[in-house]
Amino acid sequence: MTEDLSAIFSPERLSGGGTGPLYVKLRRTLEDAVKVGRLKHGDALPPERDIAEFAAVSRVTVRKAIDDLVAEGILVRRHGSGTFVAKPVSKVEQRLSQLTSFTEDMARRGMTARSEWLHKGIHTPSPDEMMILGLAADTKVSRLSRLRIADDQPLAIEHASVSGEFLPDPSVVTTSLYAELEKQQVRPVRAVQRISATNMKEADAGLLGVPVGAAGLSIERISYLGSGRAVEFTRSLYRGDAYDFVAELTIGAT
Ligand code: 16G
Repeated sequence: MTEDLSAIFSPERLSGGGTGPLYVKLRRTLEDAVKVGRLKHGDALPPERDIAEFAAVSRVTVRKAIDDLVAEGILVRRHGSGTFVAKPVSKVEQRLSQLTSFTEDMARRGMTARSEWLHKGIHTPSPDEMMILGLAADTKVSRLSRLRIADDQPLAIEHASVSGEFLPDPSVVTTSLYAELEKQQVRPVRAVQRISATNMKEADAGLLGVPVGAAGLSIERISYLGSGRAVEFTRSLYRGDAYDFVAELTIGAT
């Protein structure tokens, strides 16, 4: 942080925050501090009670101003660690005509992909998995759930199910699922993807660092081998503010 915090929130600055209720003035003061770089991306805000003291306002006023800025995505609350200035997102474009992996997509953009594992295990298939992956009830399915991160920015939550026949031991997947499937010579060559709009629920919003209710893209991908066997069924939730899916359209023979 480049400036004494108490100065950022001083009552003098606040009175320069235009007209309107106190919480609006405080919100504008905070917004301006981020805009001009007095508060930098990633900076932690002092506790609400300290801000209230610096600005000589009530904690209710501070909370209201911060709530608004969290809802706008300017600040982000992390459970247990406080409130931070959010990082601006850089939009990622994914071409819908190519069957690529997250790791490859990010590498092509010069970004480093990494994952935080939420779950990795072998299970009895659910009715959906049985139907989509063409599995019998007495077979197994590998499930891999990850928070996908590019250059330290969380972009998506993915829950992948892969037939146990193609991936009997999910613990072998450390970075890229597709790279592992390629090693086993069962990398998919075709996929069907369904994209729909959604609003983020609390748990997902927390993982992706966006406000509850923010726009998201819910994606289901079923991918296949050349033989027509389904390999992967993945349900993902992408940040709507960080991802553009681009489809190329050509005129078809009628
Ligand atoms: C992409 C795919 C996902 C696939 C993953 C493999 C979408 C919507 N989803 O994220 O289905 O499992 O790539 O990535 O594009 P990996 O090889 O880096 O693990």
